[in-house]
Amino acid sequence: MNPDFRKRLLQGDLLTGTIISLSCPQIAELLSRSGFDWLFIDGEHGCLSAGEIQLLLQAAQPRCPCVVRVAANHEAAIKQALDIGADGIIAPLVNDADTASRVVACAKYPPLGQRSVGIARAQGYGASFAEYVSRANADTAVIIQVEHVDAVANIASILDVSGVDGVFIGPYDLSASMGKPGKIQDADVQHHIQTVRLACLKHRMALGIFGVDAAAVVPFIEQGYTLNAVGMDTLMLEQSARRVLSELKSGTRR
Ligand code: 3PY
Ligand code: MG
Repeated sequence: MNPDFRKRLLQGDLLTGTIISLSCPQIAELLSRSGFDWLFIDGEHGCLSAGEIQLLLQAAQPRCPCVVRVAANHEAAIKQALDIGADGIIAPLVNDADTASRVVACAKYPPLGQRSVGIARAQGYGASFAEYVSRANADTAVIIQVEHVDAVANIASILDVSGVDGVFIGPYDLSASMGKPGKIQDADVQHHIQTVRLACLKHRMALGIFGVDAAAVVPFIEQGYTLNAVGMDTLMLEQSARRVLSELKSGTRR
């Protein structure tokens, strides 16, 4: 487990990551060598199983901290992601303070929470059990997603939940919850995003969001977002393949 990620998150360092959705450890390894501060491994959407995520973690850690977005904000998904060695979790669709408290409880061992105690990769398969258990609560980052109109309405009480280390806004699910799926530039969707942003800044809560490319993320940084995911493995592959091909074609046309 990387002792620095949660510390850096809490002190408001700018942490630039990217999303991994493909079950290819070599891609995780090379992205971990590219200078990102963290990797966002997506266990919610896409096709990644827990076994595949563990292989990605093995390829990227300890070089680069890895945070797993769990399939659901439930105990089974949270304990499994942490037991296979995630440095933190991102819990989707946390719409109220009770859900946020439950997520924190699932991610922290007693006395802070009720995380179930098991032996897996995180605990060195038993060899580093005591050491892991003694530092897991301090080093595990708990990030929740605010991505529903109900979460926006409840943002003040969500931010008061002790143990929430960061908020990652999900503009796409937020737009869907407003009956406007995918319309993330819609004025009402943007208004809700601003409400969450201002509440987080006031609360000194680390705030994150996804942007498809650098141009999309620059304004977020200027607006105080510190936990940013720029692009994703599939987009980077697809875009660079198209760029190389189009450069080649325009060159041979000259
Ligand atoms: C969303 O936009 O819903 C997301 O979860 C982005 O990561
Ligand atoms: Mg989402």
